[in-house]
Amino acid sequence: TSEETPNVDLITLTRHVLSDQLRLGSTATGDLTLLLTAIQVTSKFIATNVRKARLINLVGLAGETNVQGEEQKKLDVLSNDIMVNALRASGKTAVLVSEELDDAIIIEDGYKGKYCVVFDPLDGSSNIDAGVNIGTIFGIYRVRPDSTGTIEDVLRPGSEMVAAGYTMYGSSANLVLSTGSGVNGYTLDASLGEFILTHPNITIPSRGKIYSFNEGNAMYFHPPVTAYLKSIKFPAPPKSPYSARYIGSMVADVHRTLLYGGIFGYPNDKKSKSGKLRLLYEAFPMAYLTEQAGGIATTGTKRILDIVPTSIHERCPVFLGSKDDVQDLMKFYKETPLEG
Ligand code: P6P
Repeated sequence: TSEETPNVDLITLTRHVLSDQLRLGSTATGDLTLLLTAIQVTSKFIATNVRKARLINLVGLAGETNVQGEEQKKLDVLSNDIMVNALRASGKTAVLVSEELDDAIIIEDGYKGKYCVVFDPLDGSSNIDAGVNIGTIFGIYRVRPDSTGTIEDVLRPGSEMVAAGYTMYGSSANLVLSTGSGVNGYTLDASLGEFILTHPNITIPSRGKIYSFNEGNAMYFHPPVTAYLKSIKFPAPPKSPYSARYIGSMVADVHRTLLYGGIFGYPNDKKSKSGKLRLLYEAFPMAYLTEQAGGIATTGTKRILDIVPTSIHERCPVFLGSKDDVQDLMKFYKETPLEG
């Protein structure tokens, strides 16, 4: 019979990261591998809760009580708690920054490790009721050589991150990760409970045909953005216009951009002077992945990964995607006066 022969050489995320570690030779101690395993477990746990949420209406607002009369946690609060507990328990972290927590967590000595993790536990959660893909975004720094782990260890340019990734919760759970030598995508095989390598060496096309902006903000856009969008929507013949795709969930919009190419943008504008997206745990990880996949990530005038954060929740403008598309955008910033 044409029984499907099982793949007997499954490359799980753990095995793939371990092979990365072995490639690094003796400098790697396995701590990053163990940290990534902890992050993997949190993604599996969150994926389960996201799936359940759609069934048992777990997405209710905080403060409501469920049938057991328990205080119901919003899914993003639950996801935050899952990540904080697992990252602390891993014994590999020193500083944690979460979109859900006003202050950074400095891990106590008994559990302190040498990595700092900045994360948005459930980005785009306002979309979950509509069944839109949402995700976890994370970035990892190693503590500075002379530091035992303080806030200064995460107020560093994204270029100093040693790893970054996201997990997108959709029809399947996709974990996309870079540890500094390219980008790989893994899909959760729920029956195994393992993330399996399905998208080795993700490389973003040098040019795409898709632009991804919330044009509902167009009346507030600064002239360079308006001029750029005009150039791709009303191109001179024989060029044809780009297609618009905007999901409103960063993980989903960036995932599509990495795979299909094009440009994703959340500009700063007259209404939001620094834009909306957070530098540390949205812009930095996505910029790190974009560059590792061969693309560009800029504020319009500056490489995102070169920004030095001054506070853990600051925002920044984001344009990222295919090299040629983002370079076109940057040209408009050079040539168009800011205020028209
Ligand atoms: P807007 C989701 O709330 C989010 O933080 C990102 O995931 C997404 O890219 C952006 O905001 C969408 O914002 O203003 O277009 O709804």
